[in-house]
Amino acid sequence: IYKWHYSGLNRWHGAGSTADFQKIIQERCDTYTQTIRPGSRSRNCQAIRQAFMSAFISKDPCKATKEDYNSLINLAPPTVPCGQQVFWSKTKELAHEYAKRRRLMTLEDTLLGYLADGLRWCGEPGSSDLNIWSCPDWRKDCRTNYLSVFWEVLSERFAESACNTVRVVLNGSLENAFDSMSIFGRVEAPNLRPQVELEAWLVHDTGKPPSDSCSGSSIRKLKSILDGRNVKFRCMDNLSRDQFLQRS
Ligand code: C8R
Repeated sequence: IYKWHYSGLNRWHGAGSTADFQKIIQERCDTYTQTIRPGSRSRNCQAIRQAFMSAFISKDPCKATKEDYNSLINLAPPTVPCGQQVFWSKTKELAHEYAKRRRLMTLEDTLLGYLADGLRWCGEPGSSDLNIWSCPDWRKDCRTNYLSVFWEVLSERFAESACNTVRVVLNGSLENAFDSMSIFGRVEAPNLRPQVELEAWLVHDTGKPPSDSCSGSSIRKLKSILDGRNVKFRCMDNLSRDQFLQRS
């Protein structure tokens, strides 16, 4: 029992791969390319599915590198038209609602973000299958797991492609609306290009007072990261969810 537990498919502390991963990727890709963005450059969904699988199948699930995802990302780079990007941190649902209403784009509005949203995946050396029993947990097992590295490298490419004015929706009901350990804080903000302008919106839960503001220490930290890169910064705070969706 001991040996099976620690050497077997169940040894990781995170939930396993999503059932029917390949089928979901293929179906989402078909929907995206045919229905959601039919105007976009025609893309080969079979090749994209295969590149996704080759990135991690048969590999040690704790040894993911950015390079593992190169061929996949090159088939569908997460770029969006100038000035339309929306970043977020701890505000996923709200940022998506905002982007939808304003015809702006989050990473989930690009093909690879759309394909992977909410899914989990990892493989196992010596096997051509996904491990559906368990996958490495970021804290308890390893940070260089395929899921974390995927969002990091995709977010990095998304941020690098930003131009003109872009926005980030931050959670003003948290004590630190800006979290320097989040993907937005670690990967996206530090990869914005000089001359880009970032507009931060601090949005708190309707009916409660905000817990952080543009003059708080977490936003000053964000400002200093951006100053170092010559990224312009504007910040709007004290907006409830309803005010933000209606007025911004
Ligand atoms: N981004 C990052 N992570 C994403 C994601 C995405 O678009 N989409 C999903 N589903 N995830 P958080 P953050 C998953 O603390 O760390 C981009 C990942 O498992 O609320 O600052 C996006 O462009 C990830 O660990 O936000 C956005 O701007 C959590 O959800 C930031 O990065 C996100 O946890 C958001 O990342």
